Amino acid sequence: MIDPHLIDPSSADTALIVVDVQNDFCPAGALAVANGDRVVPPINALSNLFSNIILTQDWHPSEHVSFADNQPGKSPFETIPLSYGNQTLRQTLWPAHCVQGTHGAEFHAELDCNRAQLVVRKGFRAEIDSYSAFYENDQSTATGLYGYLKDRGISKLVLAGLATDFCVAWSAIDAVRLGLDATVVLSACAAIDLEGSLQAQLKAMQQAGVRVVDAL
Ligand code: VGL
Ligand code: ZN
Repeated sequence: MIDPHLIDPSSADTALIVVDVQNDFCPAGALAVANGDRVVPPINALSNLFSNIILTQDWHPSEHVSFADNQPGKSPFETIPLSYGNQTLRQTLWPAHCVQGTHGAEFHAELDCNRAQLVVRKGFRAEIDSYSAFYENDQSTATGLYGYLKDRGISKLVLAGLATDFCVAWSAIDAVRLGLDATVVLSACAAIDLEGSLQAQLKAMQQAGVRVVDAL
């Protein structure tokens, strides 16, 4: 439990960021996260408390660089070096997922989206992956979310959704780097947990100064 004075969900300077609660990350989806659909009821309950709600949506073209099918001889969950400008990063390869316009890319049918004010689509450039709601994986191409939050005077974020150890963690860490207050609600998240990635990212979030809590 956290100090209720720290996070007032109804405050105008605070927003709930609902990360990638899409069919492909739920059971039977192309990149199913164990218990991915179980985040929906707690997220809907959280949403009811917030004045500001923002959704993110992983939104890839079919020729996306992160899809193993687009890398000859490679299988899902292998990693490859990928050059972004003058830097080379390790890219995890995924099964094709969240392809623009497909059922898998749609939000879970029971996710309450009506009060959401903004949908941030990310990963729409074929040549760059995007885990964070703020920056593509080159860490420099902006999604525009930071400018939107600044314009609206929103400086405190509560994050929930899928997956804890990828898009939620990258978003929360970027938020803190940008000077925002970030709280991740674990009971409203589910993880991919690839080779210890959940523990590693929980640690990375704590080190970065993200507040990680079980519940609000
Ligand atoms: C995600 C892997 C690939 C996520 C998105 O939403 O965490 N993970 N694309
Ligand atoms: Zn993706």
